[in-house]
Amino acid sequence: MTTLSIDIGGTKLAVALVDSSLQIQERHELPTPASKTPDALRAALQALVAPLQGQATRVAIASTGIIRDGSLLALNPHNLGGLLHFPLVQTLKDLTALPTLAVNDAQAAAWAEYHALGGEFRDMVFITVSTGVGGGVVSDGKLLTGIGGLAGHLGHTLADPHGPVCGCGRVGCVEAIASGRGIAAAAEGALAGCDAKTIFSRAGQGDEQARRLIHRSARTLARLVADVKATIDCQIVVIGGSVGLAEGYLPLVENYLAQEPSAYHVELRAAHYRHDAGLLGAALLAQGD
Ligand code: ADP
Ligand code: BMX
Ligand code: ZN
Repeated sequence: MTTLSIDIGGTKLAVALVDSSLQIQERHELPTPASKTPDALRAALQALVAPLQGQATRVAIASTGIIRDGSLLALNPHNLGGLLHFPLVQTLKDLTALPTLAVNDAQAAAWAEYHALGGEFRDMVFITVSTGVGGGVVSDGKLLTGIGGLAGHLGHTLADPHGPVCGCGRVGCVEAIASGRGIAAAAEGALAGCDAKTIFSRAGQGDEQARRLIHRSARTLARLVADVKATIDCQIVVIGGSVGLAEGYLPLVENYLAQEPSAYHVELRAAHYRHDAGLLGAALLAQGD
C-alpha cells in the first residue's frame, strides 16, 4: 500500500509517496501560498497531489493547526496568513477520492520519531521550532492528541508574561519568542524585515543582533524543555523544524538547559527523519502502526 503523505506548514507544503516500509519514493515541496485563503490553499494542494494521487491508495495529512473532526482550526492564525478554518479531510477526499486521515503536524512527527527510537523509550516529546513552535507527546507508548486535538501545543505555554502578544491571543507564549516568526518579529535596524533563515546566516557572519535573537530563542526553548521534563518526565526530547535543525541551534539549547537544575535535564536529539518527520508520522498513522 502506498500512502500519499502531505505536510502543511506555515511556510511550506510538502507531499510524498510513502511505501509500506516507510520509504519515500517521490517528494515535492511548494511554499505555502502567500495569500492563504481557503481557495488558494485548495489550489496549491490540488497542484501538489494531482501528479501523484494515481499511485496511492490513501492520503495522510500532517498539518499545522488543531485538527478536529478532519478540519484545520488555527490556534495561531497569523502563522497561516489569517486562515482560521479549512476542511482538510473533505478537500482531499474530494480531490483524490481516496480514504484520508489528518493529524496535527507535530503530533505526527512525534509518532514517527517515537518509532525511530525503536522501543528504546516509552515517554518522549517532539518539539518543532519552525514557523511556529509545535509539540507532540508520546506517553507510555501512546500518542496524545487530546479530546479536541489540542494536546502537545507546547508553543503556547508561557515563556515571559512581559513578552510579545502571540497570535493565539495570549501574552508571552514560547512561540511568540522562539519560533521563526518570533525571531523575525523581534529583528530591528539592519535586520528588520529579514526572515529567520537570513538571521541565522547573518549570525554566522558575526552579526551581534542576529546572535542575540538566536540565543533568545534557544534560551526560551531550553526553559520549555525543562517545563516539559517536569510535566511528562520523558527520557528524551527530539527537536525538529528548520530552526530547530539549523546548524548550531541544538547545542545552544543544550547549553541553556544545562544551566537549569539537574532534575530538569533530559537528553536532546535532532529529529532522525529531519524535515520528513511529519510526512512519515502521518503515513504511519494511516497504516495503523
Ligand atoms: P514549516 O513551518 O512550514 O513546517 P519550516 O520547518 O521550514 O517550515 O520552518 C520555517 C521557518 O524556518 C521560517 O521561519 C524560516 O525562515 C526558517 N528557516 C528555514 N530554513 C532555515 C535554515 N536553514 N536555518 C534557520 N532557519 C530556517
Ligand atoms: C502553531 C500551531 C500548531 C503547529 C505549530 C507548528 C496553528 C496554525 N499552528 O503553534 O498547531 O503545530 O504552530 O507549526 O495554529 P509549523 O507550521 O511551524 O510547523
Ligand atoms: Zn500562543
